[in-house]
Amino acid sequence: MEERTLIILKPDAVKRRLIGRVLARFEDRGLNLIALKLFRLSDVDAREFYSIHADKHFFNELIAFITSDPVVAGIVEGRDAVNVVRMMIGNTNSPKAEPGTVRGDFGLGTTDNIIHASDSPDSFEKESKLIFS
Ligand code: 3AN
Repeated sequence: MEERTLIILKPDAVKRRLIGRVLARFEDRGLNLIALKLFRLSDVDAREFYSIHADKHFFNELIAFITSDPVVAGIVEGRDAVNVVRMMIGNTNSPKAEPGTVRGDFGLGTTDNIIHASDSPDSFEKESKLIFS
């Protein structure tokens, strides 16, 4: 099924100059980038974006990290895009991510894990409204 999903290349990916290499993976897989922007996420938007994690112990660290430097957000479209992209990015905890996944090949930690991707079509709807409004 043709679907859309949202990706955010986090500050670690931008600082380490990995934007092109990570985006190329999705294009190589036959997915299409239909929107792309480089910007700095505000504190207010970051808190809204990650509101589901507001009561977690890592919330403040996560907000500080995601707002620390620019990010690149994109909308990726293609067959089964939500699941395909989630499989391609790998485990949240980079050291546990399989080689061949984005986090398995480039990620260092759990906070600094290179990329976010929507985990469901519902999440995509909410996230894309916030990021690409
Ligand atoms: P994913 O990004 O794989 O969907 P989520 O939604 O569980 O993972 O978590 C959102 C973000 O919160 C992660 N990308 C990561 O940066 C951070 N995070 C999740 N779990 C932890 C943790 N135990 N310690 C530190 N940061 C975490």
